[in-house]
Amino acid sequence: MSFDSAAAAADIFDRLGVPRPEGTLVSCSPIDGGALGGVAPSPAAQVGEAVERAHAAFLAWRGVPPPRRGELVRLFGEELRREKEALGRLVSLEAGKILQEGLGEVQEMIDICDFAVGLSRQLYGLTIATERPGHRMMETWHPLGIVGVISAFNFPVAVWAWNACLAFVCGDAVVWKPSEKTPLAAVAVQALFDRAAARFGDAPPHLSQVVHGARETGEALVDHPKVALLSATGSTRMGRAVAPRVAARFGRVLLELGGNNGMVVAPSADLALAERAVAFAAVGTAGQRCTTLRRLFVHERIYDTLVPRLKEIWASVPVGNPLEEGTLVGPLIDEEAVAAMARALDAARAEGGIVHGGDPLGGLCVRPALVEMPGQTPITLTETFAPILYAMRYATLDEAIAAHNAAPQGLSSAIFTNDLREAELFLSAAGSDCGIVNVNIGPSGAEIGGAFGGEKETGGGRESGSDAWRAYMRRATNTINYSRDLPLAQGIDFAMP
Ligand code: UN1
Repeated sequence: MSFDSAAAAADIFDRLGVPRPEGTLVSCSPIDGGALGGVAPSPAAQVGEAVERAHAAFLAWRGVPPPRRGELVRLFGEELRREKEALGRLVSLEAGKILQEGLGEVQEMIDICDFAVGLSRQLYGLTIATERPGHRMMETWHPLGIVGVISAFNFPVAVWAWNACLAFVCGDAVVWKPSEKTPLAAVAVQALFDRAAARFGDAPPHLSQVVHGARETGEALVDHPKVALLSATGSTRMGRAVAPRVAARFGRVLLELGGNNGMVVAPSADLALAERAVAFAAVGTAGQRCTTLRRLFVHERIYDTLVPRLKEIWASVPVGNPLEEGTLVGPLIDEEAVAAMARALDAARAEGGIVHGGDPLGGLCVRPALVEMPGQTPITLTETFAPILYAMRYATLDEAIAAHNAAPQGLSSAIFTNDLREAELFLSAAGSDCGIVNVNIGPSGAEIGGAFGGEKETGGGRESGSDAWRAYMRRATNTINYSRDLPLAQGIDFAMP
């Protein structure tokens, strides 16, 4: 049966009631190369205009009470619920992830909407004990301004939603530059947002805008002095370029960059559980999550039990059209990703690795690779955005933790163990140095309620749950004197002559 991604995309835009975009920046499906539609690239001047419109929206929106702002996000969540299937399918068509994961990504958007709605009544500040009599001290959180969001192809809609839904309830306006590899998903999301805004009634226009393009478009957002927070997801290389430019104008950044996530499997681990967790984390999303498992440290006593089992899974996991029932691994995003995978496997061989799988399967599909490494060599310390898992033996947990933490990135990590001491050590200050540290679940597939992000070359930003909202607001410390005196802090005597 032949598959026609372009026809499938046309159906989705019909369903959404949005004309299929026809610009010059064409989006091709990694499934069959079909042209799904295209968008018009936004040169720097247009980005500047979008930022000015966003600024006007911000000035109006910041005065709307936060729970009312939450109502807009609640309506947006309703639109997402209504169109979950269509949007999830579009994500699969454009990014190549399996439908289950496309739907999961939209669910992640719905979840953050719910979270943000609740948050809209909980933007709490502290009341602080003051040293001065007749005074009160407190913190107030105010809207920040414009949030620029640069998102990556692999989570073409959810990561924007983590940022945007918090930004909206915090009173900010958002300008979004999606990956030039997945612009259509952004067009669809903007259309759903517009529907919600129309139902809301009096939201200022241009609260949410999308600009399209590659480097020039991104740089215009990065450099614009009115973009108060630049939230960027992508490679460490991109973050290295973005961070100093935003810092030079004293803007704020929130960076979610590379990961090189590790898992330790200890002798006491439930291996049936571990093998499933390893498989989902390493080959799920075709290895194209920033939380993908890339380094596996297996205790030498169980290595020869677990690794042969993983080899079987790797050899048999169904790879192919992500929209077909039963497929667990879809295509890589483009030719360059396939080439980068081949280069990494060559490097691993040259560094003493034994490669199982990894062969191209036609189109942009590849058999996931399991690479048995003699130890942690340079290639294992490099993030390759492809389904490659490097497996290594370890003898002591201290040694495994040291090897785990030797990666320059610090996003997500996991240990499989039923030994309480080992689990707690891994979670402790002397354990994993990542932003996400799990026990008996894999490193990927986090829920939105926790803060998401990592340390070191991952960039240090935290998005989505917990108190990540604070990045989208500015804090004012207020001291109020209700006495008839003017006592100075630190007991300073400043008697006027
Ligand atoms: C990403 O890969 O950029 O934890 C985000 C996860 C997902 C998000 C991944 N909830 O794997």
